[in-house]
Amino acid sequence: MKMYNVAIVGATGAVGQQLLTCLAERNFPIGELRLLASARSKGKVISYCGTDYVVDETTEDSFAGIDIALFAGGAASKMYAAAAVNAGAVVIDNSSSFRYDPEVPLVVPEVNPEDVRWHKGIIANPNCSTIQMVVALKPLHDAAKIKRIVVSTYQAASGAGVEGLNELRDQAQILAADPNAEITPSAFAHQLAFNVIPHIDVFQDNDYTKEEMKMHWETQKMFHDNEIRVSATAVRVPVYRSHSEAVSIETERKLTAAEAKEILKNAPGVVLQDDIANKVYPMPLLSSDTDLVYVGRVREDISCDNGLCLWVVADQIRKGAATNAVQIAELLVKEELV
Ligand code: 3JN
Repeated sequence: MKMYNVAIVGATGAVGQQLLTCLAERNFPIGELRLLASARSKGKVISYCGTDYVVDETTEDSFAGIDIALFAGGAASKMYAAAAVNAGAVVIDNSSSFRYDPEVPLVVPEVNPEDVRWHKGIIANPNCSTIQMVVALKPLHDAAKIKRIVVSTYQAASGAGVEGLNELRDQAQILAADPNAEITPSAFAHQLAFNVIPHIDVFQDNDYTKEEMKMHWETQKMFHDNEIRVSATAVRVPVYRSHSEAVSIETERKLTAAEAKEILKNAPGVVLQDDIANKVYPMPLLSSDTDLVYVGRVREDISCDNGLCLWVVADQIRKGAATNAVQIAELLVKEELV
């Protein structure tokens, strides 16, 4: 069996750690494993499948002999992706640095696997909120052509990394002991515990945030459809893990709720969890630490003719980041593109 030399840039972060777990769980055929991070993490020891690896600092020279470089280190992508490509690696990048570059495919394997074929060295992983939404919507788009999407997200604290997760935990502990305690936020713009914050990433000229515009740009790119319009409101909620989304779609052809459920039941990567009589619907506590996208509360929209409403939940560190990246790597292997 052919083995692949794999580098992980940002190996010590939340997504980097999850990448290691996913690679091990899925038995990815790794020859050499190189763990890279910023100078701050140099020398840390991380265990992978029973072997200890020492984290090295990422430099331009880090990628000799590497076949696949998984980037999970935010700012490192712009700094080192070109060096990795020049060294002969295929880069799978989790940041937004290359997502909107027409020369770079943006891929969710359940949605547009064919786009990996035209990669020129870099493949971008979409934003976590986009990934779970398009996995749920692509089969409905194929069946009835979605014209418009209105989505509100309920994004977990760990979307902002380990720092966000710790900030929520600390605030909850402090406020449980003293509801009037003074809170100084750092990872988020405001106190997150016992609050919701309608602000993720930076505001744009049109008063949407960049997190919201990512869902518009990325859906258009992966659906190969510049007509489809997405209006998102991205909200941070005091949940540790798994993003939720209330999604309303308007389709060209009418889809009944029953038809939509039948389609979703058979859709790749989707679990239909929709049994309202028994209070069954997706929730972040149920989806956390799993790789699938859960859809429920499927109903016909009473506010427009060809409308459907759905509730979509997925673990944003797994399917929204690491699992999707590893699935792309698996596609590259399967299609002999690396
Ligand atoms: O906040 C979340 O829930 C998801 C965060 C994603 C994120 C955070 C910082 C930078 C991204 C992303 O993947 O879009 C980026 C980025 O723009 O690379």
